[in-house]
Amino acid sequence: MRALITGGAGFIGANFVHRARATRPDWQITVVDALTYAGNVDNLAPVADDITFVHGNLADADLVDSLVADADVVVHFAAESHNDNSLDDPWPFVESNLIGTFRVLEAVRRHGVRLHHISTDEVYGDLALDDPERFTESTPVNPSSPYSSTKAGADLLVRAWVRSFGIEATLSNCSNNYGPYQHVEKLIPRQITGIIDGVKPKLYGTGENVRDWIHVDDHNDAVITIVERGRPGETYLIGADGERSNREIIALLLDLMDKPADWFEHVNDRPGHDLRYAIDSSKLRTETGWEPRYHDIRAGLAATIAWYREHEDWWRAAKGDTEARYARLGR
Ligand code: NAD
Ligand code: TDX
Repeated sequence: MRALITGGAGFIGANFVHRARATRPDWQITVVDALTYAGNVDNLAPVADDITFVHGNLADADLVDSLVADADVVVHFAAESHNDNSLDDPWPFVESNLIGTFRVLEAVRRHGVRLHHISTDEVYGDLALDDPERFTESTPVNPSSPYSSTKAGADLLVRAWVRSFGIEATLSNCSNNYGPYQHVEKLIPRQITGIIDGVKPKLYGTGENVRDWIHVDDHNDAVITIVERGRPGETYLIGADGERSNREIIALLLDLMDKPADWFEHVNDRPGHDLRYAIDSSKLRTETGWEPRYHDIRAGLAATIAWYREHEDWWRAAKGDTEARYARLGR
């Protein structure tokens, strides 16, 4: 199968390419990636000889058309992905997440190519801390930030192209991922690399906000499962029952990195900060048999800490600019 992976030089996309090479050696993989600040072609170095890499932007309709014409399936990861950046400058989010997805949709429509669209649980807004309900496929979209609203808009475009133009597409909305190759702007790598540098973890607001954590390999195995066995037109929520408050995550990191439990600081809260995300992934589990393999977040975080300790050359270059941006935002 010829698979075109958009955003394959980013965190989840690169892990997806590694996972697909390991588990689906018959797939012929082409990656298209604009190599924004979040993309790094070195993320694909271990598989560079086995894939085709195209440096290009989804805004380039002719390029997207020619790449899609040569594919059997498109797995669409490319997006601007960081909430804090979207609050600072929303335009790149509109351009990549909405217009980029539009370009992909028009190309798959023209060429009759199967699409799997990657999205996030953030499109559903947030839940109260004590709400017994979790997000399901029928939860109404209610996004909070420019990031999540452009992702929700992209999801709606995909659904409209399914219904009105009959494209063969599936969608998945996943919870917060962790693992190797995640940019140092995100919660877990920011704190791990900060602690390595002797800087206290920075907790937004009270730190009671809850995220539903999943290992990136579990997410990507679910995506491969949906590409192969998902029903056309359907949306699947992906989650691994990993709800933890940000305070709990920081406590785990401090413990694993031999720092005192109170060695962190509170910083300004994120405007519009979603309180809690929680995923009910029973549809995916029941229909396809997919199950997460990483059940122990402490062990998963320990492995992630080890990866960042061993790959300082990978993250060091981005650390200074990232912290300068946070300093400007007061976070
Ligand atoms: P990332 O920011 O690490 O990577 C995004 C990649 O897309 C980068 O390589 C970037 O260069 C590329 N890209 C951005 N705009 C592009 C464009 N216009 N044309 C071509 N390439 C472009 O993001 P990530 O965390 O790997 O997220 C990947 C996808 O998964 C996104 O769609 C995101 O919304 C979704 N998602 C992420 C999470 C998470 O926890 N990180 C959870 C659920 C869903
Ligand atoms: O320094 C920090 N301190 C802090 O308390 C940072 C960077 C974050 N936080 C908080 C904000 C969130 O409540 O930690 C939580 C996680 O923050 P992020 O890593 O920025 O992730 P989040 O905003 O939850 O979004 C992530 O998951 C869903 C991804 O970035 C999105 O792409 C994905 O859709």
